[in-house]
Amino acid sequence: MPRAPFITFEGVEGAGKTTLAQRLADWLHAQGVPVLLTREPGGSALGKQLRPILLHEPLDAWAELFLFLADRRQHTLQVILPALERGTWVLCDRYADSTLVYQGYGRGLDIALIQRLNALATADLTPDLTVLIDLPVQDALARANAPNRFEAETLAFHTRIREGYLQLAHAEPSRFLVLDGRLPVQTLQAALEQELRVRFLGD
Ligand code: Z5A
Repeated sequence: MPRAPFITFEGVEGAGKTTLAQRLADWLHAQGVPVLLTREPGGSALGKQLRPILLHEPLDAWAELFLFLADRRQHTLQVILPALERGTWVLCDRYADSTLVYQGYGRGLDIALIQRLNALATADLTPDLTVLIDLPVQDALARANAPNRFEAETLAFHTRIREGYLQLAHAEPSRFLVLDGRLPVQTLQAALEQELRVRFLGD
């Protein structure tokens, strides 16, 4: 059996990733498609312990990078790959692109090195589709409802994140679907459902 689709959701904090991923999971489920909704950090047993540290403890930038990578490696091997191999679609709220933009564009760590470390952490798994919800940083941060230490970063930091995402999308247009996060969530969901029908469901 070919492995099931792997779809990731990316964007600045408060962009609407969790909302859209949950709606899509519900829609796929209603279509009879087996689906797993998961997230980073925190999608594995190890990740559940790492998540509060990553979101709330002061960390050196390299220590932060290594913890996100440890979370990803464990999550990929224990949760994501087994699900994909048994034919379950996986929707993941943040994945390797988050590390490229937050630790690379945001913290200024070496991007080529992060790409190599991401390849190790993901066992070379690449999303079949990455949904980037793009909107002005101030609009997104005004919506964010779960405070963490990233939210306290400067506007310049969050602007680098947004620009980093747009550069990644520009470099890989066939993997990324960029949605305008200012639109109503129903409109975003309809656009995404249409994309999935064309790409994966053969409608
Ligand atoms: N991080 C990292 O640095 N490196 C890494 O490798 C990884 C992560 C994997 C995880 O935070 C932090 O870790 C993240 C990056 C860093 N921090 N930041 N910034 P998280 O998982 O706790 O939170 P988040 O992913 O950043 O965002 P969030 O607060 O969960 O937001 P969201 O999922 O994008 O948005 P939402 O919860 O779906 O929606 C927010 C509100 O907006 C909510 O009230 C919705 O009802 C509303 N909403 C949603 N969509 C719309 C639309 N279309 N219109 C109007 N209102 C909407």
